[in-house]
Amino acid sequence: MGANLGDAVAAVRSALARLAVLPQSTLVKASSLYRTAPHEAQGPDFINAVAQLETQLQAHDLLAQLQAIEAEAGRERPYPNAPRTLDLDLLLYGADTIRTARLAVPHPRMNERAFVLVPLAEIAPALVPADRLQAVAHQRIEPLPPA
Ligand code: PH2
Ligand code: MG
Ligand code: MG
Repeated sequence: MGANLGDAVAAVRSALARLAVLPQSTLVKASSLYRTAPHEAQGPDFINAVAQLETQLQAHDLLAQLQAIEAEAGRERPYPNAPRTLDLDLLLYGADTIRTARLAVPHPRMNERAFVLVPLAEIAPALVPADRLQAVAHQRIEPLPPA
């Protein structure tokens, strides 16, 4: 998840609270919050985090739930990678590969992004090989102190 408009820390914390009460789902783990440099995007620093859910929802139904949470947070989509109050992306869905018009899993750009790989490595180190982390080590990212 990511946010870089308004109170981004509050937006990410409240998104985590919303993920914790999704239907047919359990929030298993959440990473620390991180302050990150905008990557191929404009505007202020982002706050990013990664969460792991156990869910009975199909991937597209989960996506619809994530988009509803984005909409509640006041998300607008004026142009690609515009600054946003909240972005909730589905990075992985078990070991599935999904390529539809609405959803691409694994997320096609996740391996180029420290703001994804560093929090993902915090909660699921087996999913992030060391050489991938090394390849994004120049991208600025710093953990926020716990709330
Ligand atoms: N999201 C993007 C593009 N660039 N950069 C950072 N640091 N964090 C993001 O969440 C982010 C980004 C597209 O969704
Ligand atoms: Mg998105
Ligand atoms: Mg995104």
